[in-house]
Amino acid sequence: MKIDGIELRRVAMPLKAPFRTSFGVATSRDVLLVRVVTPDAEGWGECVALPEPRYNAEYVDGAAEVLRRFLIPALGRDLAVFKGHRMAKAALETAVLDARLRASGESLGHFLGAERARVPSGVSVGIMDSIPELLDAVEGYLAEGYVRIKLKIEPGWDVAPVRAVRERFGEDLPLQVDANAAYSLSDAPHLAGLDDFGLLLIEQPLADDDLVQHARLAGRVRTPICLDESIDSAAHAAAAITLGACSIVNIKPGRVGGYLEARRIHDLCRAHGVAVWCGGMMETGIGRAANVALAALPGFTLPGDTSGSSRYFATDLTAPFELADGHLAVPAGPGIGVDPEPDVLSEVTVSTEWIPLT
Ligand code: SMG
Ligand code: MG
Repeated sequence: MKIDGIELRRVAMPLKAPFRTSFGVATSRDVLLVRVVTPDAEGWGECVALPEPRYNAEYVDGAAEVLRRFLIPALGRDLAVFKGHRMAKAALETAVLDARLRASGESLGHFLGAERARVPSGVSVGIMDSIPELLDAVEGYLAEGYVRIKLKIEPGWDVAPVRAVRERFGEDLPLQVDANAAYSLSDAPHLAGLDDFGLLLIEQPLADDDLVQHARLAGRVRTPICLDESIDSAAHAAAAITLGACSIVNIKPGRVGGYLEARRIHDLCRAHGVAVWCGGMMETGIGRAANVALAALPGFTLPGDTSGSSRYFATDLTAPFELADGHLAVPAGPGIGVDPEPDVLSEVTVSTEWIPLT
């Protein structure tokens, strides 16, 4: 496919409310968009790197730099010669794939092997200042129809909020927690205190490079362990499954280098009876559309962090994703199936950079 050039566009999206995790507080979403321009079609990719390297080693300025300096000039050759930088690679791969699919009229969902027209929506609820505040937030999300609640946890904010949510909303609420690597193996007895609450899973309790310790922890708690930050690739997923480090995998296409690697992890996990679900990185409608397509593959047997646009943004870049009966519809149009609204896009754009390729 001939590519005329690539635009790197930075947009600043204010969040409706601060989102607190064990590694920091986000108040706005600083997004890097990649737009691939070909004679036949344009394609979009959203880079999910955060402003600071706290979730993982990538950060948005670094992603822009590696794209302009190494990845974009090497397009058409093997990008695997450049180590890491999977979020940057994923954004570029998605934009190229989107342009190709738009040119041929095929949807990303169809291309990936989606088998459903809609996916169930879970929501990730940040760490709050108080339990009453948390209960209000959860109540609001349940009223909107979310089918699964994930609580962000950290030492000092774990058993008490989980107990409070269980007591208020009952045993039947699908509930899980995400520690973003905030604990160590010596916390195993404390984490076992979560076993009484019937959680679907505990996500990434230990450090990203602690596969062996996760396997040890799995022997000391009954709650299933799910890995997020630890799984960079299908090879990591295979290692984690072999070691018994997790029994569930959170698949984030950005974290693993794109939708093709995400599908490989899906296929691998499915073959081993390991459930997967689609994670989120506070994407705009551009990234959300592609995630929803992926989440419609048959091995995604748990609800994902595939929330509606209004979870984070008053105004999304695209037509908003809205819950209907607790689900989001999988876009059916060519490519990712959505386009940025020109007025919104220009309003939130901070900078653009054109990299010609001809
Ligand atoms: O998109 O709803 C979303 C965010 C879901 O909790 C979420 N993501 O570790 O899974 C995770 C976090 C990473 C980003 S937190 C700023
Ligand atoms: Mg996570």
